[in-house]
Amino acid sequence: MNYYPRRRRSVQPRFRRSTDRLLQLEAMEQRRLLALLIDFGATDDAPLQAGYEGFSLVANAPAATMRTYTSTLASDGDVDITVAGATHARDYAAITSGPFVGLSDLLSDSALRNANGTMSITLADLNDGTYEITTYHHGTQFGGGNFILEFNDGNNTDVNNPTGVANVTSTSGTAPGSITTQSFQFEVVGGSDVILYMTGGTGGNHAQLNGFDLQPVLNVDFGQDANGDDPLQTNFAGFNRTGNGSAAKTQTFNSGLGSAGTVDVTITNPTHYRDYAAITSGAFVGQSNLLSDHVLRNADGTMTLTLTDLSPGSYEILSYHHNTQNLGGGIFDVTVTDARGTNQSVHTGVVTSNSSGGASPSSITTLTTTFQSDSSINGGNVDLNGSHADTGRPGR
Ligand SMILES: [Ca+2]
Ligand SMILES: [Ca+2]
Ligand SMILES: [Ca+2]
Ligand SMILES: [Ca+2]
Repeated sequence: MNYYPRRRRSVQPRFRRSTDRLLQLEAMEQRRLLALLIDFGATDDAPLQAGYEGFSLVANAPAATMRTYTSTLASDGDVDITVAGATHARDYAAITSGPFVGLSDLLSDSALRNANGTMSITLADLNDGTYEITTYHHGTQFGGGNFILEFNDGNNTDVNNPTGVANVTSTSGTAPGSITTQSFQFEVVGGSDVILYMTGGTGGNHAQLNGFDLQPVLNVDFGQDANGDDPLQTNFAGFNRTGNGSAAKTQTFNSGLGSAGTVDVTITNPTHYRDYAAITSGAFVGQSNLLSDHVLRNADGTMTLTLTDLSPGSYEILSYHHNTQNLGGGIFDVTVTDARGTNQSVHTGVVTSNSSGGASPSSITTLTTTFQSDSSINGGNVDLNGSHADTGRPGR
């Protein structure tokens, strides 16, 4: 496959810790453009983490509080955020040393519960699409508490049965060697609200929320029929083929990555689309709906994936290349064309992974590729199960 980005910017891979100041600065600029970064605290927004927007609450027994944040992610110009059910908001001691001293202004203050119950954070007016959120849970004083983190979104609006994320234990101290974060994705459908729930606080066992990073992502699952009855991975959008042959196809997806709220995805020159056997056990069973169907080539040639209408920014794409009926094994190269150059070689000799029938694969082939804005991807002899694009984030 070849990636063919078209606009300009540069890239910071997700979760990769930056060792390059220039890349980090570029990623910070990108975050301001597309991400929404919120820092909770008491009374006023100080201490406010650089690059974040403040959300301060009354220190004691705060009533439900809504604030609005101007954002390109909003359908009406501003995202409405409401915090309800906090028992307190507090500014505690600063982080004084260690790897997280640079995040002291974020991690030293929080909205919290110190008595059993549920605190909720509602995000309203987000554009339709998929988002990834990272929440921060640290206490420089009164840390160590645990709570259950759950959410409702466009895929699950049943407030009596929210989607569980984890049973979380907050980290603690003024010189932490690690901090607790939680990252998960949710989907906004038809203007649906997103509600996060933190349930805990028993016996002064603080359930703390320092802040969060919210960024749009685009997850595409190839192999869907036009009637939508093929297996669709949760939080992915289906690329609905119009036929089973080599015709080019473009589909428009709602995404906060788009300059106008949508991104066009085009596949050019495949030989087939296929739905193969499901994965029925093992580590990848939860990704069966993604990995069991494809757009592919089974004859030498070049297949292109094109992404257009992306906002300016740094991007990373994660692509999946697996076959569940032992028809993989195809070897392919990937190049990228973007503002930095044409046909840049980024992956060579990649082998599509295999499993058989319902068997559990021991591993699957994935590729992580960065690019500078507008992109397309070319390739041959490859099963393209799906792809996932998001904006860069700086190392921490
Ligand atoms: Ca404050
Ligand atoms: Ca609004
Ligand atoms: Ca703060
Ligand atoms: Ca699928």
